[in-house]
Parts: sequence; structure tokens; C-alpha cells
Amino acid sequence: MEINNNRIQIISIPKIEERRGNLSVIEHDTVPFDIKRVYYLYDVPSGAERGGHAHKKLQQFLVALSGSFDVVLNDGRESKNITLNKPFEGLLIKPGIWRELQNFSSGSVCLVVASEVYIEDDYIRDFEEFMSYTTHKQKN
Ligand code: T46
Repeated sequence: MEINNNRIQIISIPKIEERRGNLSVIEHDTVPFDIKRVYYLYDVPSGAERGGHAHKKLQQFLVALSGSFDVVLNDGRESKNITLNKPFEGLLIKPGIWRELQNFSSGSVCLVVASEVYIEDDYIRDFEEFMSYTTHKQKN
């Protein structure tokens, strides 16, 4: 799966550097959607995994605010591993991509900026179901 193929993309977050420290801001034009929800994963125990699903409509932008973690992405054809470890860079994930988050470093924080409110019906949590969903989509 090609990075920057519009379905997954690394996006830089503007950084204001000062001697007092850095400030980064995610605004309406940083991500290609209206921001409807923000949540974050933290206190993730060593060896724990998050994700393990795809979304039908939801777009998300993931940022490692602190520490690092891996995001394993699968578009139904190929998979790709992306390590996030910079608070001034995020990963945009469009719908129809299976994602698994793993290898969280101690104290890491994953910020997620989302295009929709939480809707459980938007999730595909079964990998076989995802494969038939994505195969059907790719044919049509
Ligand atoms: C994703 C990865 C990166 C809510 O009530 N509201 C919410 O906004 C969210 C995100 C979750 N929840 C509830 C639903 C479950 O009972 O919190 C519980 C844990 O959710 P989940 O198992 O989906 O958490 P993760 O970390 O596996 O996945 C989350 C997002 O759900 C998902 O969209 O891409 O973070």
C-alpha cells in the first residue's frame, strides 16, 4: 500500500518553536475534514494492542503526542507498518482501512482527531467481514 495514495497520509502539523518550548496546532485546514470528536489513548500497558477494526465512513488523524507506537494498516490487498513518534506529524486514515495499534512505548499518548461522533455501526470489527466488505467495494 502506497503511502500518500490518499487513503493513508502523513501530514505535518505546524510547529511554533520558541526557547520556552514548542507549540503545535491542529486547525480546520490541517486535516481534510470537519473535526467532530477528539479522544486519546494513554496508560496503555506494555504489550497491549488497540484497534483491530476498520471504519465505513469515519476519517481519523492519529498523533503520537508522547512516546511512540506502531500502526499496522491493511487495505485488503497489502499491509504497511507506520511508526508514529513525533507530536508535529500525524497519520490520516481514510475509511476502509483495517488498523492495529501496537508496540506502545511507556508513557505514550495517542491523540485521535475524528470526522464523526462515535457510532458503533460504523465499525467493522471482524477481519473476514472486512475482507469481504473491501473486496466488494474494490469491485464496484
Ligand atoms: C480507532 C483507534 C485508534 C466510546 O464510547 N467513544 C469513543 O469515541 C470511542 C473511540 C470509544 N468508545 C468506547 C467503545 C468501547 O467500549 O470505548 C471502548 C473502547 O473502544 P475501542 O475498543 O474501539 O478502542 P480502540 O482503542 O481499540 O479503538 C479506538 C477507536 O475506537 C478506533 O476508531 O481507530 O482507537
